[in-house]
Amino acid sequence: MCLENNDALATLDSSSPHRPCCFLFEQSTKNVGLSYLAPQREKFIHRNGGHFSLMVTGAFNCGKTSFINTLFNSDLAPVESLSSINSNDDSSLGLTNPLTSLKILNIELIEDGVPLELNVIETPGFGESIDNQCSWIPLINYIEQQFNFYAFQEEQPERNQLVDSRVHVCIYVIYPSNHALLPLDIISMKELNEKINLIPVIGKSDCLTYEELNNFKKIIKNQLIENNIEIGKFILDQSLKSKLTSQIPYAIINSNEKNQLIRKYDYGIIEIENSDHCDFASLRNLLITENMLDFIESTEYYYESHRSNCFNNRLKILNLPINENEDGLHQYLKYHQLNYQSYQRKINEIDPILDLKQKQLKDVFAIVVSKQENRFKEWKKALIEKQDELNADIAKLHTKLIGLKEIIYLLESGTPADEIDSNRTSLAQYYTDDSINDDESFRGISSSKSETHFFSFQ
Ligand SMILES: Nc1nc2c(ncn2[C@@H]2O[C@H](COP(=O)(O)OP(=O)(O)OP(=O)(O)O)[C@@H](O)[C@H]2O)c(=O)[nH]1
Ligand SMILES: [Mg+2]
Repeated sequence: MCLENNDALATLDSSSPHRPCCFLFEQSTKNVGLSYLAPQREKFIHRNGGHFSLMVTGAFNCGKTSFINTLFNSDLAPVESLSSINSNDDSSLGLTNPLTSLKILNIELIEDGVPLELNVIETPGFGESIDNQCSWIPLINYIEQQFNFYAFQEEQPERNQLVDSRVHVCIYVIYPSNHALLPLDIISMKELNEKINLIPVIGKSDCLTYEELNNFKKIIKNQLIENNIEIGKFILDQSLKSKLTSQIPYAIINSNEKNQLIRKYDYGIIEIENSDHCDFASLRNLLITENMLDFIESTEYYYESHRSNCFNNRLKILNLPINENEDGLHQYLKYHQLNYQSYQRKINEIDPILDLKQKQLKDVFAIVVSKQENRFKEWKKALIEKQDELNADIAKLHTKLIGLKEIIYLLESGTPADEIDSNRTSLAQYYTDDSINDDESFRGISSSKSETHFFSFQ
């Protein structure tokens, strides 16, 4: 054994009192057994097994279920056996249903005596509805729920039987369009990447030629960079991180033969594990053979980040001052002084689904109001037209009345019948001229235009 730095204890930096000094056990000396830590860990995992939770989402009908079965080379996920945990039906409200349902499969796999408790979460029909702007929300809600569920268990007095349902990796299947990512893909991946290890893959990549596939991979990579989607941000192992960055998006092809990793066509066969045919083998190595524990480890960082945001938020929502120097116990006490209901109410106020429904109801209301306004406008127009018609009738009657009054006047003044026609024109002018309406000689047969409206022939 050799002490690499003999003066280490004496010269220990006082500003970092917990920094350990380094001892190096040389080959020549008899070691104390630290190198057996790895086999110890192996034994531990052999005994206790592992637990892995995988979410598979993305473009509908692009081979999500087939991928799960191909990945574990068995018929794990016949769609009917998956239990639905979330179905939202707002059709009674007349609203479009933008939500996705999740299906979960819990299964225990054993290989060479090593058990693995596997959770697979699939999202059949993701992005299938007309309005998909919120399709990603149920996925985020589910991931956060599992974090909250874990945090809640940690707060309990007994913690030796923790149920860990936190999701470790999300495979996001992209439609092999060879154009660009859809807005739904971008927003979903952006949101998921904030919460979880995200791995984008191109589904059914046998639908593209090699050239198209390489081109599409470049487009996707650029779009991920443009949208600040940094894959594996909490992966500590830098070599793994750079492997991930260089290999995404993985192009996958799924098997269509029972227990065989091949895809058969009339004209030939694709070997799923052959790296010249697709990236399935690299992805499986990454997920299972080589880096499963890395993903499980980095999930702790996502969990920590969620947990700290969550606890900070509940203080913020309640308008509690956050004092950086205050310890957790004080923050906890403050939180519990406040009414849980007011917290819940405020959470509802910022619930994006509620917000969306409110917007949809406002839109429906605006449509109803504008329809009613149009109806009123049409009624008003019809009434004005009717009024104009009546006014025209009144004007005609008025002219007729003036003519009749003229004849009466001429007859009463003893004008001979043959002269009446020639006098009528000048008299008509006289009666229709408002300036002479006050003339005494014509009182009693008033022809004022305004009075005419009330004139009765009876
Ligand atoms: N060409 C080709 N077809 C595939 C591939 N994987 C799956 N399919 C076919 O695509 C269809 C849909 O496969 P699923 O695995 O059910 O797809 P999904 O994404 O789970 O579908 P939803 O859950 O309904 O969104 C099936 O007919 C599969 O045989 C693939 O790699 N290449
Ligand atoms: Mg499916």
